[in-house]
Amino acid sequence: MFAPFKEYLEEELFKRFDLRSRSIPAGLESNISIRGKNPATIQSWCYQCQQLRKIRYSYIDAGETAQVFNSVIYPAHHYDLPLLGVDFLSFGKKKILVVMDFQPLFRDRAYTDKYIEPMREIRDKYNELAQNLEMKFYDANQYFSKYLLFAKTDSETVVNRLFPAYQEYINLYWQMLANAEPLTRPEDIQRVVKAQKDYDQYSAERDPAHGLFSSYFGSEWSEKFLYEFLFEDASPLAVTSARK
Ligand code: BLA
Repeated sequence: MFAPFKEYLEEELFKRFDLRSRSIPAGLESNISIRGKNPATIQSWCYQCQQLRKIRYSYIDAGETAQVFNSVIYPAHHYDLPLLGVDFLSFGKKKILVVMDFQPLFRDRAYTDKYIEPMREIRDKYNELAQNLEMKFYDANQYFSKYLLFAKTDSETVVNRLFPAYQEYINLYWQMLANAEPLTRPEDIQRVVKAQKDYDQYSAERDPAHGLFSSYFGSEWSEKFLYEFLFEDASPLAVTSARK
């Protein structure tokens, strides 16, 4: 269902950047579920380059039951650019949830004008993909912008609308990165380091995928996957108290 999205991202990345593989902890690169009736597989990829310190994406393929494409791109710490976040989910072909955003590290006016306002034109073109749905797991005011794509939709819209919207957002993101001024003051860089780490902590604690991962791959693997790969800068010690 989302394979063309993964392929597009890969082609773009390899075309535009001098990528190096970034290691994924042993055992977390892929997994196969032996639990349910249909086999479920998860596979992940991770790269880095001079401008982007962590580029990760994962694909869950459980046939008709579930297809998920999830990705986060973290710019190098000397850029205060938002993170590029993608979460496309399809369950039993009927329930399709798509989320894509430039996930802001800061919320002040100057930041928003610089990095979020440029999304507006694209977002306005794809109104049907921006449904103002209520968030149950996350807080829409933390690490989400007001121009995120967030929709419950169907497979036709995924092909005809989401795919072009996805390409446009990604292209805007590359443009922003190309025009970004590297930070030089250590305190500015440290502020980005902290904001990206806080994003990982927040995301690891809220991630709605924990249940999904656990049901396929067990809770031990899930916890490792969340804290050692997806959001590796989060500290798992905080979790036991945060999660229930
Ligand atoms: C929702 N994301 C979800 C849900 C799941 C995942 C299972 C709940 C769907 C439901 O309502 O039943 C799945 N999340 C994953 C998977 C991974 C993951 C498989 O991290 C990792 C492989 N989520 C992100 C990113 C964004 C994001 C980068 O990981 C930003 C674009 C957004 N996911 C997001 C949002 C929701 C969601 C906003 C709705 C949650 C809510 O209602 O609060």
